[in-house]
Amino acid sequence: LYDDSYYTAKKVDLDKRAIEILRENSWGDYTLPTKGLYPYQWNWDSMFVALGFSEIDLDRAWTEVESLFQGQWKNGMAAHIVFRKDSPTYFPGPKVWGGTHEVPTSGCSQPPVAATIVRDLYEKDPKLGKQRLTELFPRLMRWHRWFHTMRVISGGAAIAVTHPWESGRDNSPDWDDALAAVDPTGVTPYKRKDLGHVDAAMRPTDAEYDRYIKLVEYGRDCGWDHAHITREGPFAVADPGITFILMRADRDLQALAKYLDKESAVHEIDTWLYRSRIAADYLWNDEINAYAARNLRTGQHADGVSSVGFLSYYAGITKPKRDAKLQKTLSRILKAAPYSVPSFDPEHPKFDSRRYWRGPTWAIVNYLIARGLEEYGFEEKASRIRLDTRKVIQDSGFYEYFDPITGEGSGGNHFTWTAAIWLAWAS
Ligand code: 9YW
Repeated sequence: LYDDSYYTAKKVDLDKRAIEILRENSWGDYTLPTKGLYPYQWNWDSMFVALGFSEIDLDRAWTEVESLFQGQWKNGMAAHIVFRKDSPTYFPGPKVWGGTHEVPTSGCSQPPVAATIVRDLYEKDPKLGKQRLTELFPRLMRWHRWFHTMRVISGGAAIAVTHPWESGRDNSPDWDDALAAVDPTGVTPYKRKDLGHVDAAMRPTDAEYDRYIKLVEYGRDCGWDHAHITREGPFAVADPGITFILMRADRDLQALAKYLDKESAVHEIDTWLYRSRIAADYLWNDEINAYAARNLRTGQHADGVSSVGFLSYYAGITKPKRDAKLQKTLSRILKAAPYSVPSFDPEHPKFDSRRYWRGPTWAIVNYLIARGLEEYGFEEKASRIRLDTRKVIQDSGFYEYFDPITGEGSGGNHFTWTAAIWLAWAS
């Protein structure tokens, strides 16, 4: 299946191109996901970019992380988008979000991969990183604390997303029932700009966009009171993606706290980690043998398997009996999709191989899943996922995401996080 000679011949060119993409999309001390379609700084994109930069320029990698935290709110939230200059090619821009932070940002957050990446950067060169880590550490603590207080419902431990954009998986079927309950009536008329850049068949629908904007207006109208939005707002879903990514990041943050001799932080993180199992139990869906999103207003589980459900290993969660079932589910999905890992179950009626988070394969998620699988000794699956990622990139280019059935590249091209994952892992 994998032709090594072909790969070796192309590797040098692809490495070169990946570095060019990082540099072309780098605007001073931060990097755009891709010009045109996403002309600002996105939270988790930036952290994968830092990982990519750490292969060629460790100093620039630290700068990327530092610049993201210029968008950190007083209450601790690191925002999902930092809007530096107003750009006419993206909607909704800073005015629609109506944030109050001095550097304009959106009003929600995104998956917190930062502490994990910061640990990677630090361990590559502790001498270079010591001072920078010392400054970033309290910021990371405040952000994690924000998740553990502002994004849980009392008594619960799984982390809620209050907007599909917060999950980083905008139109995943995981949000369908909760989003359907959001009434879009009265949404301020607007014009989508994403459709000027990419094919509508690859993007969320208008009905979804109306609700995305309605949720932004709700948040803005209540002054971005995050605790209130989580408890009372129109949309709150426990997300296995954010929950598992945060669990992992908590562990890495704790390792960093130990490097810095921050004893009280170590203890505080213990109290977060203590709740991990409760969160995982809450998300487990026995009917589909997978961890799945759960609507916090109704208790209802998503009925399909999303790829982020396999991040339990990355999170450090194992339970032998449950894992045997989870592995069976993963084997089935790997068999159904030649170019793994599809963001949604190819055997589910809602699967759509081209539509964004309803099927396509994403290099960044592959990296996280494989990293966890490898740590728990699932070498074969981890290496399958890595080789699939390598193959789609080498055959199609640095696309935003890929069709899991044909391997074809989709969405934006010259995409920074795909180039970063190539350099840091897939190549
Ligand atoms: C949006 C930038 C972002 C990613 C998200 C992805 C998409 C669109 O693009 O979001 O308007 O926020 O779903 O994960 O960070 O690449």
